[in-house]
Amino acid sequence: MTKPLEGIKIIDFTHVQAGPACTQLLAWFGADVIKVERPGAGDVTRSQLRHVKDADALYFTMLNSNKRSLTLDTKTPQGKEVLTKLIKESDVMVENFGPGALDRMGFTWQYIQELNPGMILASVKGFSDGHHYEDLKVYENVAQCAGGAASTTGFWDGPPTVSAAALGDSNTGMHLAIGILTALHQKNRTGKGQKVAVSMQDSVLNLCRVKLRDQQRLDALGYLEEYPQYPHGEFSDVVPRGGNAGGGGQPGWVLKCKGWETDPNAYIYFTIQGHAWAPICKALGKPEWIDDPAYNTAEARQDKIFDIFAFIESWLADKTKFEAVDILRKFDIPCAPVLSMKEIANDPSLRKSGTVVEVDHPKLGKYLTVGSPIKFSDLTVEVTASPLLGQHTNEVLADLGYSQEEIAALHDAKAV
Ligand code: CAO
Repeated sequence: MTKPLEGIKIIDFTHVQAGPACTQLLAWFGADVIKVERPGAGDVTRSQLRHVKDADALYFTMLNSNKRSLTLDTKTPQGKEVLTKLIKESDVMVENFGPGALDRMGFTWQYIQELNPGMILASVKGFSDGHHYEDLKVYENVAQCAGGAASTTGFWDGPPTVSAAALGDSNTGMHLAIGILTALHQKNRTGKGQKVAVSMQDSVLNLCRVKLRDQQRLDALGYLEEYPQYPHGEFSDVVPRGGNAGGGGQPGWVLKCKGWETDPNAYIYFTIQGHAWAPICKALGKPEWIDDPAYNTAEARQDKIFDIFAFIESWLADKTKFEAVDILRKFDIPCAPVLSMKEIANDPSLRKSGTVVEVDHPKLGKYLTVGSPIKFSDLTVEVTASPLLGQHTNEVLADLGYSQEEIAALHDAKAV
C-alpha cells in the first residue's frame, strides 16, 4: 500500500524537539525524511538523559522514528556541495536552528529558491520575524512563558507555572506540519515553493486563545464568573491563574477519590455540565437538588460551587477513581480518572489503538513511544526505530549520484 506522503523528500535539518516532532509526523505518513546531523555528535538529544550507556537516549528515539540519518558537516566546502545537491532534489527543508544560523551557513532563503524554486523551507524560531525578541534562542519553557501559558497556569497563590505538555516544542512542530502540508498542496497547483515560518510564542498563544478571550471579558466586566475567584475573591486587571477550573462555561475541578492520601493520582476530573444537572444529582443521591432554585441553574450554583465539589468528594471517599468513573459514565457525566504515566504506558486501549507502541532498537532494546494520534481509515502508521547516527549516509550519497570513491573521499575529508 502506498502511504499518502510517499515520494516527498524532506531534508530534516532539525534538532531537539520542536522540529523533530514535525518531521517525525511527516515520516510516519510516508515522506522520506533525511535527518542531517553533524558528524561525530549528531542531534544533542542522542546523548541527553541517556539511561542505557552508549545507546541513543529515549529523548532522541521518541522524536526521530521512521527517518534516515545522514551525517554532514555543512560548514565544509564538500558538505555544502552535498547539501546543495540535496536541496536541488528535495521538496521540503525543515530547520529549527537558532536565528540566522542557516544564513550564516550560506543557505539564505533567496539562495535556496535559486537552487530549487519548488522548495518549501519550513522554519521554527522562538519568536516571529520582526518581533522585538527575534534574535533570542528559545526552549520549551521560555515559549510557554512568552506565549501566555505560564501566567495563566497554576494556582492563584503560587508562581506562574509551566505545563508538562510540550506546548512550545511538539505543539509548534504540529503547527509547522500543517503549514508544510498546506504549502505542498499549493505547490501541486502552482509548482512554486514558499517559506513557512512558525514561532513557538505564536503556537503557544494559539492554544491559549481562551485566556485572551478572558482578558477582554475582564477588561469589560472586572470579573470572570467561571474562575474560582468569583464571587468571593478578588480580581486584578490581568487574567488570574485559575487552578483546575474548567476553561469554558462548564465548571469543573480535580476531586479526591479513595486512596488520595497515599496515591498522588487518586483523583478524577469532574465536570458540572449545565444540562446534566439532573443526572448529576441522581448519581450523587441528591434528588432534592434537581428542582431546588438554590441549585438548579448554573448561576445559582456559582457561589457555592466549591461546597458542591466538597460534597462530591465526600461521595467519592469510598470509591477508587476507576469505580467512580464507572458509576458516573452511566449518567453521561463528562469525567475521567487522573492517569499516571505508568497507567498510560500499560493502558490496553492505548496499545490497541497504536497510540502507545513498543519499538525494537538495535542498541536500546525495546522501548515505548507514542504512535500517531491521528487515525486514518486507509493508512496504518507503523513506527520504526530511529536511525543510528549516520546509518544512511552512504545510501543517501549514492542516491545523490556519488560514486564509492567520492563517498570515501567525503569521509576522509570529515565532511560526512
Ligand atoms: N554542520 C555544521 N554546522 C552545523 C550543523 C551541521 N550539520 N548543524 C548545526 N550546525 C551549526 C549551526 O550552523 C550553528 O552555527 P553558528 O551559530 O556558528 O552559525 C550551530 O551549529 C549552533 O546551532 P543552534 O544555534 O541552532 O544551536 P544551539 O544549541 O546554540 O541552540 C536552540 C539550540 C534550540 C536554543 C536553537 O537552535 C533555537 O533557538 N532554535 C529555534 C527555536 C527552537 O526550535 N527551539 C526548540 C528547541 S526544542 O526545546
